[in-house]
Amino acid sequence: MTDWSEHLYAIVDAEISKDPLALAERALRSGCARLQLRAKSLDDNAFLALATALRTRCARASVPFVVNDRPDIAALAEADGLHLGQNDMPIAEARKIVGSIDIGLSTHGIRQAIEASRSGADRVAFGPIFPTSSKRNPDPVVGLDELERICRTISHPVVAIGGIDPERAVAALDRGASEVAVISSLERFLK
Ligand code: TZP
Ligand code: MG
Repeated sequence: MTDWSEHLYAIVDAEISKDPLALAERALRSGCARLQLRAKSLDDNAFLALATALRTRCARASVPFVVNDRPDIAALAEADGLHLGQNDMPIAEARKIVGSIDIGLSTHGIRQAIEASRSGADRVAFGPIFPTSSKRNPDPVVGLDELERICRTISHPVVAIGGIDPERAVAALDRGASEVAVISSLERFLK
């Protein structure tokens, strides 16, 4: 059985968290492996300011900092990573803005995951593994068997996402995920 403590990909969602900075600081103190800022409804000024503040804290803790959706903000905040979805900018275009930083791509099925592994992505997020309430119009639940199939098929690190709690995190890591990405249950993972 795998211990999740070194595999936690903390996603701080500015829409869900009342105090994203404090939550991020707790995640860093708890030893998360990676931290992402997701901010679907912040204006650009606020998104950039928060990204810059989180980037400083992540750098101090030697934890990679990832910006969701926005290559421009990732570049300006000097993030270590960018996370893109299927409807975001293509990776080749995003690379023109962010250069060689780590790019993750969200995928929701085996075909997308294989395509992602050939698209220049550095890591592949796969989900929702379980039902999630954090995403508007989520894709259909894919489940642990499909996660395992993808982990066996592609050589990229696969991040399991969607409805992950501490018990499910162990199961996802046992099936081959490199990390578990968590939004709504994040507090349950923290010290
Ligand atoms: N992509 C697939 S599921 C999901 C995203 C961004 C939301 C994950 O949030 P939670 O609250 O951990 O289910
Ligand atoms: Mg996106």
